[in-house]
Amino acid sequence: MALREILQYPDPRLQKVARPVAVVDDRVRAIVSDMFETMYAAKGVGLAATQVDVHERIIVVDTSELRDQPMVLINPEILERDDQGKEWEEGCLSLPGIYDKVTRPDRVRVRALDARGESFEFDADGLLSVCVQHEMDHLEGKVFVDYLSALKRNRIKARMRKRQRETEPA
Ligand code: K1U
Ligand code: ZN
Repeated sequence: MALREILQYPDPRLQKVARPVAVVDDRVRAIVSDMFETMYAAKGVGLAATQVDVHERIIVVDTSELRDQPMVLINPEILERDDQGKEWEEGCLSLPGIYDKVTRPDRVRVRALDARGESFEFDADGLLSVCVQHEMDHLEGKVFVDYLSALKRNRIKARMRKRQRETEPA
C-alpha cells in the first residue's frame, strides 16, 4: 500500500473524464488499496481515482462513523434518482478548507462492480448519496465548485492559486 498525492484544484488533470475499467484485476485492487490509504490519511469520506491522477472509473467511500465500512465502486452508474433535491454543505480533498452548499437529488440507486468484479446495487441517501454523486462527478472531470456562480468559483480559484504559490518550494 502507498499514499498517493491528491491533485489540488485548479489542476487541469481534475477535468479529465475517466475511462471504464475493463478488468478488475490485481492492478486495479492495488489502486483501490492505495486510494483507501490516501482517503483515510486525509480524513475524507470518499475519493475518486481522478483525484490521485488515475483516470479510470474507480471510487472509494466510507461514510461510517467508525470508519470501518469501506465501499469500492468500479464503473458506477446511477440507475434512479429522486426528483427532490436536497442542499448539503460539501467539501473536497482537492480543495482543502473550502465548503459550500450544493443541491443534488436526495436519494439515488447505484450499480457498480466490487473489488472482485461482481456487480451489486444499493440505495443511498444522506451523506452516502451526496458523497457517491460528488465522487461520480470527479470521474466526469467535474468538481463541486462547478455548481457555484462564476464569481464564487473565480474567487476560490484565486485563493487556491495563492495558497499554492505560498507553499511552493523556493
Ligand atoms: O471527493 C473528495 O474529495 C472527498 C470528500 C467527499 C465529500 C464529503 C462531503 C460532501 C461531499 C463530498 C470529502 O471527504 S470532504 C472532507 C470530509 O472529510 C467530510 C466532509 C463532510 C462530512 C464528513 C467529512
Ligand atoms: Zn472531491
